[in-house]
Amino acid sequence: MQKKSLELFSLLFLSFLFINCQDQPEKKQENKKEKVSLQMVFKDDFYIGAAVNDGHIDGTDTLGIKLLKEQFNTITPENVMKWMYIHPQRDTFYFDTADKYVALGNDNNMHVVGHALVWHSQLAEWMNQVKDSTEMATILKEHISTIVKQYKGKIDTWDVVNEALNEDGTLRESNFYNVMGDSYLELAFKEAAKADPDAQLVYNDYNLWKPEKRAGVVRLVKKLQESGAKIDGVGMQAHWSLLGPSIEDIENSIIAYSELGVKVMFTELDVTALPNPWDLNGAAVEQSYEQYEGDPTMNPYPNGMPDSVQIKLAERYEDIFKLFLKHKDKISRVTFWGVQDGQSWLNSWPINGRTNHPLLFDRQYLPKKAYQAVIDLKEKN
Ligand code: 9MR
Repeated sequence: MQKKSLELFSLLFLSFLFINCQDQPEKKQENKKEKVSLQMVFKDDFYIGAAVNDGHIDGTDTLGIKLLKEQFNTITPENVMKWMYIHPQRDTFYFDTADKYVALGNDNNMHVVGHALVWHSQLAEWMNQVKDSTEMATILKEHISTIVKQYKGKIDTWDVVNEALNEDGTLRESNFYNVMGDSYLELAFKEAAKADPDAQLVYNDYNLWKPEKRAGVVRLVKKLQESGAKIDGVGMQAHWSLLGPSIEDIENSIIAYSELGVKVMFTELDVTALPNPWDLNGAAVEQSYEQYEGDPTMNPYPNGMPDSVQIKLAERYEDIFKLFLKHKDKISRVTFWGVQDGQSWLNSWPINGRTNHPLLFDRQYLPKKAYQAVIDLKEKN
């Protein structure tokens, strides 16, 4: 009887060992799989990042923070550093939230982006009242030097000027331009370089794949360079769709900007799959189509995209990243405009209240087919 139980025990023990051994390779593979991330697969190519918002900065979006740390090695503040928040009154700077944003990046060894020093949108209202060019120049200098010095050595890259161009490549008639002419551009870049000589300085805009706008950027960068200002990069925002822009147009811009001796950055990447009957592209926030709010034909995937569209999104991202990899010597950073779909600005633009799916992670913080397509590009090649 005793012998029998010993035999039974040995048998059980051996099967346990056997099963455990069998388990090992799979477990190892699982562990290996867990470590695969965007930042890991692109580590030798370019920084890969996401725009962050309040929930990441104040720590309430715990799943978002986890994903952020796992997947990305650079962050951009979606809103908190914009003029209306950081410099709401002439003599008031509000740094609390921006400090926390910068600490999030620094504490996690991320490449930290500052967005955006000079932009006509999300500007403090008092700035639109300034009509004297000397006063405007003084304010711009104070604004830029105060903020850039606050984060000297802590912010690696600054979007110095955002969206200064019209679609035809001419300069936008913002209040900055109307009061100071194009001299505000040179002033902005020079002041930023003075405040932190080691920071990378970028001109950032949307629709930079368009040939006319591309020509405008080339003029703008050349003029800055001729003036002796330091400019390190052109940020192509990359608010794109399933259908456009063409890979060829994007490629032509990458080449044209790189020929100026600056790096190309994709600073606000997302790909919308929702209807766009007006052929809108870019990110002009003043465009809004309120009359379509609640119209189900404009919001076809409120409960998730069908597989057929997920596949299209994956294919589009694959084409985009193939191009990025082809030109990785010219590209220093690719940043998504958000961590997961539920947080994308495209749920409210150009029609409020839609359910959009433009990123690599869904509302449950889970990777989509598009994520796998982008990872596979590197993993399988
Ligand atoms: O994503 C941002 C959104 O939450 C704001 O409401 C909007 C206001 O202008 O700005 C969005 O971010 C913009 C970025 O700062 C500059 N490029 C276009 C982006 C999308 O509008």
